[in-house]
Amino acid sequence: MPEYTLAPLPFAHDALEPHIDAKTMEIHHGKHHQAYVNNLNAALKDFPAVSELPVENLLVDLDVLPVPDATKNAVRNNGGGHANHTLFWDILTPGGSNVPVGKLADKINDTFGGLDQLKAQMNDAGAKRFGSGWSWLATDELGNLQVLSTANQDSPLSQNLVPLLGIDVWEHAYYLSYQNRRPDYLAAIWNVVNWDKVGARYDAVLAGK
Ligand code: MN3
Repeated sequence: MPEYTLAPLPFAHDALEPHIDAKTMEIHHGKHHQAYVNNLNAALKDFPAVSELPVENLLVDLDVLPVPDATKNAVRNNGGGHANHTLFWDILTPGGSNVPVGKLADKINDTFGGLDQLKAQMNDAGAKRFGSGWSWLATDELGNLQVLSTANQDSPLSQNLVPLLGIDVWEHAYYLSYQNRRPDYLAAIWNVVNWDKVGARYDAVLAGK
């Protein structure tokens, strides 16, 4: 069997309250993310060479993966789900880390006019995503930033972009606390974004890593 695994949350389930409640975190990480990992391992059980690759590589090369279409679709959904949620837990932190600094801050100002404008664009992208999906801040390999939204668990990696910050707008991410009020969830989540991590991800892309 392939051995994609679920990493522990880097903080307690209740650490993001009141912005994200403990029960939501418990189910989101322990049930939803675990299911993506389990389903990815099951989908690739007969493809050992493919399943040796990091999940991010599977998504970058999704179109040319040497697997049947049904398996490719399972990788798109469950590999995407695994990679997207791994990033999501990484860029959240109790209390947030204030604002972007360094090269990321400069590029956000140049591209969007400031942090508030970036947040507004990402909130708009998330609010307009019909059904389930994600709102993203992503970069190309040259460091050009863009906001985009993807459906379901589609990853920006499959569009030759590197995701820096992703906001999960599936109902499972917010429904227990916010019910149908997705915009309220989108407004609240900025309180727990770890800008240090987002900036480090950007610096790594600029360094060619
Ligand atoms: Mn989710």
